[in-house]
Amino acid sequence: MATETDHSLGEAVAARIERRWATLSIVIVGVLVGMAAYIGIHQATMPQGRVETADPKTLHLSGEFLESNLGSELAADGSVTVRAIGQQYSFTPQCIVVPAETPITFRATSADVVHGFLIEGTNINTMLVPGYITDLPVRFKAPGDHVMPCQEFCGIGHQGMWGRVKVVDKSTFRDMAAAKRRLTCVD
Ligand SMILES: [Cu+2]
Repeated sequence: MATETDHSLGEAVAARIERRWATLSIVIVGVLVGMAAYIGIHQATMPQGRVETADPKTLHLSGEFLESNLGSELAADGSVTVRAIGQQYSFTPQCIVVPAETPITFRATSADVVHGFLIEGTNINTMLVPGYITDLPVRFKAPGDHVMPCQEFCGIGHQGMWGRVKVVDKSTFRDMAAAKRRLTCVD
């Protein structure tokens, strides 16, 4: 039979455990707040990493994202730069062609609102933000076809915003690049 002492002992144990858990949760909240404050202050006081901007209103008039400059470009060192634009509700180019086993840099931006840039079957998943240039180094292991849906809700036609990426072998790409300055696989 439980005595008066057993009862008060149990209460004391429960109170101790409760205090311990309460302290732990306060410490966790404190650590998280501290991390957020540190990152915020750090970002505000340190020079930013490379941030490149592009005015969405003049993309089609001048600069790197002129329509004639979009698509894949083979550089003298064998690397490839792909320039693309996302807009409601398509990508330009709609079909991107790149070589396998080659260092590739995607440079893209948005002409209107935030769009998603995701290549199915790879870990490529970023965003196209109006006003900013997304610069992403990638490499494809093997030839193949991938779909490239916009994964960020961007308006009423969002579900129809799909692009394609065609990865071809290196020599095929080199032959294509010999014939044309900017490559796409848009039919
Ligand atoms: Cu979109």
